[in-house]
Amino acid sequence: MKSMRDFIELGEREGVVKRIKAEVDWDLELSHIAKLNEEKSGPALLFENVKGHDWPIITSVCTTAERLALIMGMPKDYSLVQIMEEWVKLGDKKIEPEWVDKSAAPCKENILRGDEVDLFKFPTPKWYPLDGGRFFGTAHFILTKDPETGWVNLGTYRSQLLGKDKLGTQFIKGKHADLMLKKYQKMGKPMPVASIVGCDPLLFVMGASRISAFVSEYDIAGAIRGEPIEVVQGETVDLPIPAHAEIVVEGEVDAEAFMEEGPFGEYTGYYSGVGTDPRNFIDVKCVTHRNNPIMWGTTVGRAVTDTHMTMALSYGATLWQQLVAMKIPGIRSVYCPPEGSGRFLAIISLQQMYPGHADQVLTAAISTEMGAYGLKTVIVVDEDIDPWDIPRVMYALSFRFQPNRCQIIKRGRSTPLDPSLPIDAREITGRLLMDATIPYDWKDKPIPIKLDEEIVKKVEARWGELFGE
Ligand SMILES: Cc1cc2nc3c(=O)[nH]c(=O)nc-3n(C[C@H](O)[C@H](O)[C@H](O)COP(=O)(O)O)c2cc1C
Ligand SMILES: [Mn+2]
Repeated sequence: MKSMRDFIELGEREGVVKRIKAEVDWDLELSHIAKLNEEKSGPALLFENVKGHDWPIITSVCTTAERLALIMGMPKDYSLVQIMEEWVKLGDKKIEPEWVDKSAAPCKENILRGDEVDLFKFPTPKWYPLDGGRFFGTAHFILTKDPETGWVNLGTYRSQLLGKDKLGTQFIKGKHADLMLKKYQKMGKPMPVASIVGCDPLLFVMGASRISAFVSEYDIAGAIRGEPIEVVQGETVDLPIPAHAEIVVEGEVDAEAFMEEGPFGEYTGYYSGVGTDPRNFIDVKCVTHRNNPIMWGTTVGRAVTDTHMTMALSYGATLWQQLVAMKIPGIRSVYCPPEGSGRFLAIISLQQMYPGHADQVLTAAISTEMGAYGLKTVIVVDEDIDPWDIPRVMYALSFRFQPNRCQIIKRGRSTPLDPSLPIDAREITGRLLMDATIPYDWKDKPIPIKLDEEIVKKVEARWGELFGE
């Protein structure tokens, strides 16, 4: 799979992409159709007739495990955890992207510069009533390059439509584009960027993944695909652009220039602040797009949507990978529920091998690169419990967990989006470590009640006689 068109073709064959031919308004109507459809676990929707626009837009591409499996190139009946397990197996494998000629890059079919640039041509939705405007970049990613090392980053940071050649940004402190922007600022230069909309959906999953600093998400995408991602040189920016992208917005971000941006209905189900905030923006210099380009958007908002599924997959797989890389034995599986957007709560199933093993896993989880940022609650269960089997997790929390054995960590890095903290004090979070295992070091362990197998067989043989079935 190289492009959004490849995904649509596959999705239509598998019955998971539906075309909407009726006219739909970009102003709230489209997003509400998408959101209500997502709440029913409906198909991805390709809106072909958006009021006042010539081009289509697709939504809800990543909302189900089935579609994520298709995107990842795996059997479509794989569960989220099976997909994660395959990702974890890749370890630190990387495949660098491959440069192709402009003639082999459909993203160059139309090239618009300077005054020809008009972002209002694209069917950009207004998603929620209290949003500050239309958001062009939701299921997109922003490409940037580290000016010192040449490391190329893909990061999904929302982009509000602020003018015909202006896009908002929100690079949260410490995110890779933010780290890079600070370096350009020191050098007294604007940062060249490209916003990519509509591409191999795997690249969006990568943009939303917390891959380590100094590692290009392109290389991980290549490892997952088993072949390099094809890239082409930008027109006005020295960046590797996905050759098969639908829409490419090239421009620069000046760290010292601001526009009012937001608010936006976030994946926490709440607004990130109380109104607009001054934020850096992209000054657009050039737009390239395919003929009849396919816009791509996602509702974000309340769980469970594309964002939550994508983050549950990538954050869960990365946390699991990092625990394995710490050489902790016995990790059976890791699950970060999509209802918690894959980042606030983690459940880890462990085969205990020594006293203190569960405590090691709990403190390790919040010390991984993934867990150190925003993870609030970690639950460890024994290996007889699948962490995605929530009724069984509730059982463990009821009958194996003991409050006297839980630990509260007072301080750690928080996300500014966590609505459980006051809006002006979201830098630091507490954490809760819950050991829901039967302690390894207990000499006398609770004796489980079992049925007598022989009698079970006898009773099953008499079932018809007893119940008349
Ligand atoms: C739809 C969507 C919108 C997002 N918006 C933002 C955003 O505006 N700012 C931000 O810092 N992270 C945002 N994120 C989370 C980042 O994509 C994620 O933290 C990612 O790891 C950033 O890339 P980086 O690790 O290379 O910095 C968003 C994620 C999704 C799926
Ligand atoms: Mn990154």
